[in-house]
Amino acid sequence: MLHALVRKVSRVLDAAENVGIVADIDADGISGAATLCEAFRVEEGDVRFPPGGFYGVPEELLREMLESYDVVVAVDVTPPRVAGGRDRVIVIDHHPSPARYPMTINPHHVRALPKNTSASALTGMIAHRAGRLRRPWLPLIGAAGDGLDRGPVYETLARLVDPELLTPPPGRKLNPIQDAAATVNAARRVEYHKGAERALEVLLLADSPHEVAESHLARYRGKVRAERGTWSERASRTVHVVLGVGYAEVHSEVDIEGLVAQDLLRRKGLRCAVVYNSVRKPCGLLKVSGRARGFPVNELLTEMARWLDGARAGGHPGAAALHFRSGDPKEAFNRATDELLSGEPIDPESTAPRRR
Ligand SMILES: [Mn+2]
Repeated sequence: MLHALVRKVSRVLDAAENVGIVADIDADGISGAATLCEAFRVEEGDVRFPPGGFYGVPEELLREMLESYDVVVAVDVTPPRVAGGRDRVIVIDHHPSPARYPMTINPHHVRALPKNTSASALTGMIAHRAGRLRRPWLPLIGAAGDGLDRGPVYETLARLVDPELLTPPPGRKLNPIQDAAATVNAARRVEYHKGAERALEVLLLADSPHEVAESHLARYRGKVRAERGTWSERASRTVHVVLGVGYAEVHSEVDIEGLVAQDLLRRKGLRCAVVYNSVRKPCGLLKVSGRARGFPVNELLTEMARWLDGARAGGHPGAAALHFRSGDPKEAFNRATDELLSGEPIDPESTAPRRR
């Protein structure tokens, strides 16, 4: 089943006169797109990213791409269903989303694939099976960016790279591939799709992950680090906690809400943290990001979406996001936690204020 599907996708990509790629703007999407570009001779200019922090593929963008290309590949996103796309859209994703196209390679729909596989590792698998994975570290960047640098698909690709790339140098926390992933992700946090385009350009030319981390993209990391530090500090002082689930607000032009949520989990010992960024994204939407350990934050955000206008939630139990047009996210959080946590026995430990 998997084997046949991968062969079919390779055949369709080889046979197509022209191929367009639409990818998520994070390291997983970008490195997956770069891997396909290299393996199937797709030009940098034929890769599109959803604009301005929009998550998913706008229907108009997909329609437009289907007018210009024989085949469109979506990486790390599942596009909406459009007429005439059935046999011309390939989806390589790992989010729990409906299978809208027959050519969907997603662990949620293909049993042979473990759920902890990143979209970029899936593109690496396709390129490798076609015998055209020239830089095997490339798809590993996306896996590291999503924190999915494990599992059998990843391990198969990891055996192809120099082990030095998988080991942090003395005194460092990140290995060179994780370092490259953090650099790529910083670009899109600051400049959204423009940052993703710059990162793609770097990935298509780099000879090693070191070159990615040392590229001009490195300047974005300083900016992200500074914003993250400031807002994580403030958020940990203002966080509102209900039964071990925290809510905080930030106000930053930089897409740091997910990182601040991550910091809150650790700093406050929470099981779940959601962070609202009150600066509107360039695409016009507002965003809440959530991180959790042993708590389904995707369900919490789906519940919150019911109380907000123009809202759409998606993601995994450990990391999820909610985009919306208007409404009061704190009110939505209170209602959602009421709804989800009211049946739970109250654990006095988790509500007690932590003392230093
Ligand atoms: Mn991903």
